Amino acid sequence: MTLPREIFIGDVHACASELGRLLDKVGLTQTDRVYLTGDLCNRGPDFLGLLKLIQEVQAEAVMGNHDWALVRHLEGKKSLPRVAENTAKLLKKNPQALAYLRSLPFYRRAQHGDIVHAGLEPGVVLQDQNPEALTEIRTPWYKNYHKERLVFFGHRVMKQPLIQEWKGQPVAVGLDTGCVYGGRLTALVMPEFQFYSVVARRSYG
Ligand SMILES: [Mn+2]
Repeated sequence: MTLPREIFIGDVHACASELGRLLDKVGLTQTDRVYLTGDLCNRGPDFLGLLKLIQEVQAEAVMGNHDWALVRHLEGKKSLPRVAENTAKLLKKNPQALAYLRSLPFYRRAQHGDIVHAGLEPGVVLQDQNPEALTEIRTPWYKNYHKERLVFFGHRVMKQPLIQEWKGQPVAVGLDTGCVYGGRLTALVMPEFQFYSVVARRSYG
């Protein structure tokens, strides 16, 4: 029996049509599982369309710093960054969308590895990582990530997907190729270890 494919996709930032095109390009099937590295909202054009698509394909996302900032703001815990104003308005009118964002976990475990938004604090096991590190870490943490378990992450915008190796094997893969800034939306399909990407229709940043 073969395992279902797992498709890991970088930060979407409300670029629903790009995600649709990317899923077409990978030839999404019923048995595939789709994972998103978070930062579902802000800057991009179609957050509600994105949520609809996520539901349709049963994609499993983790909490990004943008998502979490909105959740905390709407709980009265944090001031609202300017970039989040439009999403905040949408969420106030769409309690289901807010409930969905609030439900996002800070990490997920797939067959082929773990998914986080930003990264891991070195030397701390996944279940003990704090949410700030998981959603916001900016250091090149992956250079000191010495475990066999693969980690898929976003948050750090790069021209090409980042593949960090340890002992000659990939151990961390950065998937945010700046779609919302007019770059690309990137998917890694496992177990093939094959990248796919689509070019953004334009820069929304
Ligand atoms: Mn981020």
